[in-house]
This record gives sequence, C-alpha cells and structure tokens, in this order.
Amino acid sequence: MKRIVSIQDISCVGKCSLTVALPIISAMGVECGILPTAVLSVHTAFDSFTFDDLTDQIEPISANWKENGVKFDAIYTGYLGSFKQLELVSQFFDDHGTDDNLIFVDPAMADNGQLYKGFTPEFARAMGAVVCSKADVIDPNITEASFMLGKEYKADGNYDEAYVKDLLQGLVGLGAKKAVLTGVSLKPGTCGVYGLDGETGEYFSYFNELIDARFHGTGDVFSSTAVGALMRGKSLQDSLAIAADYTVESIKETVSHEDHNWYGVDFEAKFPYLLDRINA
Ligand code: PXL
Repeated sequence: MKRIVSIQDISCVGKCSLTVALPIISAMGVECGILPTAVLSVHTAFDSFTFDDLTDQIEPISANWKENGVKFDAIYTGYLGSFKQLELVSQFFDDHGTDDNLIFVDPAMADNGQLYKGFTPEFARAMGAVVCSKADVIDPNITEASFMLGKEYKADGNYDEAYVKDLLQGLVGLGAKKAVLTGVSLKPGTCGVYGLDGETGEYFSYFNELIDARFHGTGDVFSSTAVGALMRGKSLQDSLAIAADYTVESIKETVSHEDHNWYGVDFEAKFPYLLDRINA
C-alpha cells in the first residue's frame, strides 16, 4: 500500500485540511500519515477559534521518521501558518524527498481575491519561493497564484486564456515541475482546472459545470483526491478530472440538503462515487 504524509493543520471541526485529507486518502486505499502543524478548534473562517502552534514538533517528528526508516511515496502539504513553517517544510522536502516520490503542494492561503485571516502578500511570495519551488505538482487557485507571483488578480469573467497561461508560466518559473490552476472559469457556467507541464511545455485542462455556491475546504477535497488518485496509479490528467468531478459531486450533495453546514462539504456521502471512479 502506498503511503502519503500530509503536512497541514488539524482544524478539529470544520472539514478542511487534515480532517479532509485523512478520510479521503484512506478511503482511496492509500495510507495517510500526518504531520499536524497546528491544532485549531475550527478553521479560521469561523468568527473565533483556538490555535495551538505545533511548529516545534516538525523537526523532531521528521528526525524520528528518518531514525525509524519511515519512507513516503508522496509528501502532500496544505495550509501552513508561518514563515518558519515554510522553512521547515522546505527542509522536510530535502530530508524526505527522493527521485521516486512525489511532492504535491497546495498553497492553501487565499480565495476570491483575498488572503485568509493572518496572511500577508509577503507570506504568499515566500510560499511560492520556498515551498512551491521544490514541488513536482502545485495546485493554487487563481487568487493564490496571483499573490505568489505578485500579479494582478482577475475575478471570473474578467480574464481570458492568455491570463491563465501567463500565471501558469509564472508558476513553473518558480521551480515547480507542473502547475495546475484550480477554479478556472473561461466560459460562463463552467469551472475547472488548467495546467502546464513545465518540462514538456504542454498545457492541459478539464472543465465541469460551475456550481454557484462557495464552501471552505473544497480545495482540500480536490487536492487530497488528486494525490490519492496519483498514488493509485492514475495519470495526472485523470487524477485532476476525478478530483474535479468528486468535488462537484460533494458540493451538489451538500446543497441538496436544506440544513447543510455553511463551512464544509459533505464529501463523505460521495465515497461510493469516488471509489467507482478510482476503481474504473
Ligand atoms: O484549506 C483551508 C483551510 C485550512 N486550514 C485552516 C483554514 C483554512 C481556510 O480557511 O483556516 C486553518
């Protein structure tokens, strides 16, 4: 069985980061080790939350894994909370990355043109320079990409394919081998991903219907599914399509229940769909 280690916070309730990565990756038949970077009562979109920083655990846990000969088929990072964590994660890549394993970075820190609480444009630039630069695959949304590159953010309906390609060129210019932009909408009513393989120069894209509802944690559902599918032997294009479709199915499921939560999607209910796709 393949083993991923996911490095991000654990928001105890709220369906994002590790409470999304663990169940989805496990359901896909892949082991999910975790390196929790912080414990929060709920994610930062809530009005209040507790926050206990676990930065000082990153080095000893990493060293202990080395000592025990623990190896990973993929290193998958998400939300990271400080410049120090960016440095430590970059060091983790040097210590645990090999020619055979995959470094997948979701620079989760912004959406809809805005950085999440507590982040600055300088932090976004550092996420690009220090962490994304060492990745095999990165999958920012357009907001995250524009902040990392210091380029203008354009909202849906206000950009064209040339803008998307320019962002992608900038992202592979950071050093990432492949860059995938999520939440790309080039035609009204559609939404999807647009990627660039920095080694071959080849662009690829996949579009689905745009659902007019925004939930926290959908980026984490997408990334967890994409890494899991890659570990199950799917190509990058197939993995991204499965991840995009499963995210849409999860959002549709969520909005079909009138009493749904505002903060996270009901991805659990669509596990049968995910497994059908992954086993196809
Ligand atoms: O990926 C979203 C996310 C993860 N972790 C924390 C967050 C958020 C989004 O707001 O606050 C702590």
